[in-house]
Amino acid sequence: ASPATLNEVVIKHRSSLHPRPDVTFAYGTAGFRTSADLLDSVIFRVGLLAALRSKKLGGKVIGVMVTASHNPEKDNGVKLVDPMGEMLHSSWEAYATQLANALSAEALIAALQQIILAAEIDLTVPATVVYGHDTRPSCPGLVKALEDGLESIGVKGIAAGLVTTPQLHYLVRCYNTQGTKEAYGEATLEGYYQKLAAAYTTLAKGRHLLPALTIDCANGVGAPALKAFSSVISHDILPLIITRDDTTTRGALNSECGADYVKTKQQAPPGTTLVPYQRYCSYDGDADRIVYYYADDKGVFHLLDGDKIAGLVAGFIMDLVKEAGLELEVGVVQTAYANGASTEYLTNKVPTTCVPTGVKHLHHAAESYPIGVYFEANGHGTVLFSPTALSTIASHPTPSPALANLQAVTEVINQTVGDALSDMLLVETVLLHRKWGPGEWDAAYTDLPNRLVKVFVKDRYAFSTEDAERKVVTPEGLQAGVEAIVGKTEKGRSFVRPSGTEDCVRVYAEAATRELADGESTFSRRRALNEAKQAND
Ligand code: G16
Repeated sequence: ASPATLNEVVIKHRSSLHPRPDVTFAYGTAGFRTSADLLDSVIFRVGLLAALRSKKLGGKVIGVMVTASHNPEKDNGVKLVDPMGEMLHSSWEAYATQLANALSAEALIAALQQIILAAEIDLTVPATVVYGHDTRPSCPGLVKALEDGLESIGVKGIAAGLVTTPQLHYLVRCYNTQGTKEAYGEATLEGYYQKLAAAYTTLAKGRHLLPALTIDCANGVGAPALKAFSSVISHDILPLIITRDDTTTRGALNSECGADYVKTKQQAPPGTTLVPYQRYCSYDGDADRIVYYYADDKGVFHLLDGDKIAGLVAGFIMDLVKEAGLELEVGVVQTAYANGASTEYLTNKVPTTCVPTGVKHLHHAAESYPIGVYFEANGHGTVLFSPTALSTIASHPTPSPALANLQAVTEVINQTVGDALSDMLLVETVLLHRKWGPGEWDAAYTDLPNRLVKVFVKDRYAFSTEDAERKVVTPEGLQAGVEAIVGKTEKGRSFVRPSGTEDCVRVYAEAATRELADGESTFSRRRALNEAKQAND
């Protein structure tokens, strides 16, 4: 067992090697995220927190991922992963913020003692933390800070090395379920690739092959992961063209490529020649998001984003459930960013829920359905099968091809978090089974023209929202301004919210036509800037 008290001398000394800059940190949409040169102390302290979290949960393995995902290369960040591979429980986010903002080594010790007391943590419980990182040049130094944090609290971590965020989530769940009846897989990257490859091979076997899929890896960690995966799956089953795989050129990560670029700009990465009706997709910097796209025969670009993926996947799973003779409800979770046309399409078919931005919110809401499909419009999402749904599928007495496929679908999906690689296999599965190209997939409904813009304000924390971020509460008067223009716009909808990962405010607008959507977003943007100026003055 570990000692019953903290080694304060060691923690104070080590913490002095990781001095805190004069910045206030907040645990945002996906953990701490900011300019990499500000993060050393935060990550050291996250090491301490991860150890406490593991002790609190009886020694379960906790995950720490060093990544800033879609952010520019100069940024970095850190997120914690709970035992089943889900995001850190929100009740602990305040502890994370408290530790990150403790002003001195003494204050840090006091904060640790407060947390130990408040959360009733038994320090004698041994802790285990598995950690990984993306391809950012700042990662090695920050990982060192994390290791220092772990060591100073007497925890030897397990280094997973260079991994995608969803791989780290997968590893955490595997460690915590091995040897139980919920065993999720082998806790190695090899185990991850083999699990997905086996499930996809079952699903693709005997189907007419689709033309090769072109993947933009955002010059991030998705590239080596995808290459490793394609070496364990037959090219005959999954022909892939891997692009934007340059993880060594400084500044290349997420630059004019990747899922966030394609989604926000509504265009392919510059230099991509889209062959009409061929399939293209883009991952983000840590490979937890994916969007698809294609060009029609007139060369017009069409985006198949998270909303389109949710519709495709929910429809397919519902059909399999029905064909297999099962009764399991499928529900879909979205955010305010979901295109109005997708929400209308889905609500006519399945129960839907709208929650605030952030996988942690969507994941939680999806758990309330027997089969919960969740996707953010930006391409971040997955499908959750409840334990009851899984055992219903596993123990159904009547074998059928639909049942076998449903079983394989539960295996091809990374149920811990959104996973670009696994989601890609899921989309490819549906297209193979439906014998669809991107055009047929896209035909389900037509997106309302929309615009998403970033507004840089002095203090994004002056903005607060309610109603799943669909209404802005402060600065006062802004919501009324937005409503005035939306009310005059055909199929108009617009909202303003502070980002939890970047230092900006996001403005979304959609309307019946491109001109109206652009006008509406310009108006909301100007209004947000004005109100922010007054709030900050
Ligand atoms: C993260 C979150 C997503 C969220 C996105 C943008 O994605 O995991 O849930 O949609 O940030 O969040 P915000 O609008 O608050 O900046 P990623 O892929 O960057 O980790």
